[in-house]
Amino acid sequence: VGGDVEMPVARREAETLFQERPEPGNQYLEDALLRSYLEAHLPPKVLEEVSQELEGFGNRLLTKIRPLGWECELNPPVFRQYDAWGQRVDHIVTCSAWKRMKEIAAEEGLIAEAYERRYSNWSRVYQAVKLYLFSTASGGFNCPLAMTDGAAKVIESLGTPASLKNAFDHLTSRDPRKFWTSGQWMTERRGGSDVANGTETVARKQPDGTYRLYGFKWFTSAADSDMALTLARIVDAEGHVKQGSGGLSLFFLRVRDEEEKLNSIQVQRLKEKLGTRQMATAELWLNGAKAELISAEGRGVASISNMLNITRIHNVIGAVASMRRMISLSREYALKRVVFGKLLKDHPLHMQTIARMEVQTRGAFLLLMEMVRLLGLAETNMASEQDQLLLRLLVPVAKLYTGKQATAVATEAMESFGGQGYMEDTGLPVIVRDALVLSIWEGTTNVLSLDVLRSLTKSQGQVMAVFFSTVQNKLELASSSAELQPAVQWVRDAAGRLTRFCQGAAAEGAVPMELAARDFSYSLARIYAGALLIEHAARPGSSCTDVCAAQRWCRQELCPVAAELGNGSYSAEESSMDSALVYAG
Ligand code: UCC
Ligand code: FAD
Repeated sequence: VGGDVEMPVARREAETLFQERPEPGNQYLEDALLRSYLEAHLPPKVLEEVSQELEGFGNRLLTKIRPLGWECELNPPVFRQYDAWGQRVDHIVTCSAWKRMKEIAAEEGLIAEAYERRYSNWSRVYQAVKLYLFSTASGGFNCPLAMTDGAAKVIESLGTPASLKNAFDHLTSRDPRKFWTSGQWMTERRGGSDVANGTETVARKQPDGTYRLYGFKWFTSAADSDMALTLARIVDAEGHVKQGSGGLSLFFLRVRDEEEKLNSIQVQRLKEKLGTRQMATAELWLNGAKAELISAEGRGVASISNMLNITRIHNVIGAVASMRRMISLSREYALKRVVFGKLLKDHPLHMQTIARMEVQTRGAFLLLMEMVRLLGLAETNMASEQDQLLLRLLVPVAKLYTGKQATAVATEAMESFGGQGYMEDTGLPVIVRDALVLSIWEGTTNVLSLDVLRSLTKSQGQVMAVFFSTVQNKLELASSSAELQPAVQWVRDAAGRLTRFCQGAAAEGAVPMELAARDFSYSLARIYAGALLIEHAARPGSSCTDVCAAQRWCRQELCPVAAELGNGSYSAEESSMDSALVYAG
């Protein structure tokens, strides 16, 4: 512009108040807990290979994938019902960045890795780590990937029948031209939790052995997917259907045919959602959609539970990833933002706030890793019966607990940016909005608490014995560490209170378990995560922050169910007062 321009004094002074953008670097390299977990658990050769790949993936995320994710947020899907000539087309139009995410997911083997098993039982851990790094950069593409993984798991669990081999190959392909994603259509207008009573869709058998589905699916996420698994009631020769859970069967269907025409499906509309706006969630009419029965008749819920357990693990991945991302941004910001004459990082109260989030995130992360470690063992026939029981228990526990943690951490972290945190174009509100769904879809907190009870009943109580002995074994690893002893003692005490609670509950009618289910599940989550943090802190070469995280986690109320029982919270009078309080006036 030539020459010095005299800037008005007011503006020049105001410029020193500019707030700088937080810019975290390579997510893999900056995640100390992730790296120390992998170092502690992976065999050296596997560690060497995957850490190189993860570093490269971290760079790709930073430079290429995250900008695409932001494009997905800015260009949400739109629904075009008719073409210019009045023909009904029901086209869900997605942006180019969304399509590119699908290709990237294939190239990176985000689903394939788990089924190729090139690292044997560690493949699931490796896949989960990649998904965890990908999650907040994916522009919502983690959602279809969750369901894709769940569908592949169902097909594999069925022994990959010949008729589904082609679908399985597409779902687990590394070839972007071949890769498919799947939907999971369970929810109908009458209910998403109570699927057994909510499902009205019927299946009519055709002469060629296939079925035609008729019904209305009220929530179908990633509706641009290639295929779906869904539930319906088979109409018998007399034209009747069986009600309840025992009337539900599982079906596979393609969403479109080879010419991209919908499979006798009409899109009613796209949902107007608070978050996850990058991804299309549609209401769908099935008007005779061609489908294949893939479960035994009446075993639909049990068969789709293989999908549910995988998508719930993905939910945990999403929850931990949101927490980690928010903390990364928050701690970066604290290095740059000056208030009251010093950087935020030099305000002890601010550091205490972020450190509390960090402790929550560490507990959640180790819960996630423990689940995927057990899943990897189960999928390579290396899991003991105890491992399998524990996995069945931990999936709903971790899903319900981390879903709540993610919301709490995300909103707290948003506040750590002050007013900037509330500004749409910082991207922070996106993470907050997207975190809010984590405790709703894939089973709400209460429904999953009841699933925890289901897993107890199914194992005839054995799973609790496994839970307590596993916790005990982990605590013993810390027996030589004096600094961990207070934490060990807190977990022991809490486990003792939980044991007494279980014994009391076992005395017939002593505790209404339905009322205690949520507190009980929280107790399992807190005690188990405490044991995991202690185990991690007790390993050779652990850091002082590992020890501190274990101590701080274990200082909270670890067994809320015993505390609430002591307060009489589950008595009949208290329960009737719950309704009175809610409906007062
Ligand atoms: O929300 C959805 C997609 C969102 C988009 C994807 C996001 C992924 C995350 C992204 C990353 C950020 S899809 C919709 C999700 N819907 C749900 O989660 C449903 C919630 N409701 C439940 O979970 C209920 O508890 C039901 C539907 C499972 C209850 O059904 P029933 O039929 O009333 O229950 P029963 O009779 O107790 O169970 C029937 C059988 C039993 O086996 P058998 O007959 O052998 O005794 C159960 O043990 O199913 C078995 N079962 C299970 N088995 C039920 N649940 C499970 C389970 N979780 N694991 C193993
Ligand atoms: P309700 O069951 O009506 O729950 C209402 C309240 O009642 C909740 O607080 C719940 O915890 C509580 N409650 C329910 N039962 C009990 C009980 N027995 N005891 C105590 N409390 C109880 N579904 C699909 O199938 N496919 C999809 O792709 C899909 N995508 C979704 C995307 C988004 C963005 C959202 C928000 C939902 C999606 N869903 C999808 C639906 C979702 O899975 C359901 O909404 C969810 O499982 C809850 O079911 P519901 O809506 O019927 O709630």
